[in-house]
Amino acid sequence: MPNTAAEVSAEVRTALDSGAPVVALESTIIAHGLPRPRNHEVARELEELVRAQGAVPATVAVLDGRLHVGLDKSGLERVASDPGMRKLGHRDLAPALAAGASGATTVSGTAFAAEAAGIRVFATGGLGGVHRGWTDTQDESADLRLLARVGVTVVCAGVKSILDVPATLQRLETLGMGVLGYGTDHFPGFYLASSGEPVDWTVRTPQEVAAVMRAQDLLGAPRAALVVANPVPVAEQLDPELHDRVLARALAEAEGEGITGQAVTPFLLERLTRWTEGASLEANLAAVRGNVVLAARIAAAYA
Ligand code: PSU
Ligand code: MN
Repeated sequence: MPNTAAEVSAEVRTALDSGAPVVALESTIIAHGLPRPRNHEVARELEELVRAQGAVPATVAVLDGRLHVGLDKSGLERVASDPGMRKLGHRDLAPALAAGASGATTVSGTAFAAEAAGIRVFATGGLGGVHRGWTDTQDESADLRLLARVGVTVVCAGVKSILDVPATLQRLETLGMGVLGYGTDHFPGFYLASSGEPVDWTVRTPQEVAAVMRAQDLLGAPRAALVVANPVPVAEQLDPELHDRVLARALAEAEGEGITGQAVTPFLLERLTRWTEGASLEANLAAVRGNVVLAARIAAAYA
C-alpha cells in the first residue's frame, strides 16, 4: 500500500485492492464553485454517475484535520453545507491537518491525495491555470505544477475560460503534461465546446485513453498528469457571445474590487452564474457530468 496519511474509505480500499475502477473527485467545485443547496445535489449526482458506470467514486476532502479519500453521506453533506469549509490546495494540506481544520480540496489537493492513495483517474470541471494579467499578478494556479508531478489521468473540460487559455497551454507543454482532445482536435473552452486553440492528439474512446496510459507505464517516462480534454456538448454549451460579454464584465469587476489569490476563481464563477441567469452554471454542470462519466469509463478500460 502506498505511504499516505490519507484515510481511504473501506469501499475505496476494497476496490483498489481488487483492481476495480476508482475515480477521484474534487470537492472545491462543490464547496466553492457551485451555489447552495444545488451543490449537495450535484455532489451526490456525480458519485451516482461514477457508480452507474461500474466504478467507485472517491471524493476527497479534509474533515477535522483528516484527509479523506472517499466520503460517507454525512461527509459529503458537510462539504456542501458547512460554511467553515476552507479551500485547500496541496500546499494547504499540512497546515490544515496540523490545525484540525476542514476544507475542500482543489484539483492540486485532490490529485495529490489520489496519487498518494494509488488512484489513477480523476475527474473535475475545468483545471486551474494561468490567469489573465499573469505578467502583473503572477497568478498561476497551483494545479499546474502539482499535476506536472503526479501520474494521474485528469478528465476535464479544458481549463476554466476565465483564464489565459493560450498561456496555460504553453505551461502544460513546458511542464511536460500530455494533452489529449477527446473526440476533438481543439482544446475545449470549459463553458464552451472549443477554446479555438488546437490540440496535437485526438482520441475517440476510453480504450484509446487507456492505451496511452499503458504506454506511459511502459515508457517509464517522468511522472506527469495526462490531461484528457473532454468538451461540453455544443447543445449544452453557454452561448459564446453571452460568455464573452459577461466574462469581460466579471473580470473588470474583480479588478475594480481588488479580488486576488484564492478568491479570484470562485468570484468569477459566481458572477458568471448570476449574470447569465444560471446558464453558465448549467453549462458547467453539463461539462462536469460528462467528465465524470468519461473518467469512470477510462478507469474501467484501464483496470
Ligand atoms: N472546476 C469547476 N469549478 C471549480 C474548480 C474546478 O468546474 O470551482 C476549482 C478546482 O478545484 C480548481 C480550482 O483546482 O477551481 C482552481 O482555483 P485557483 O484558480 O484558485 O487555483
Ligand atoms: Mn490563483
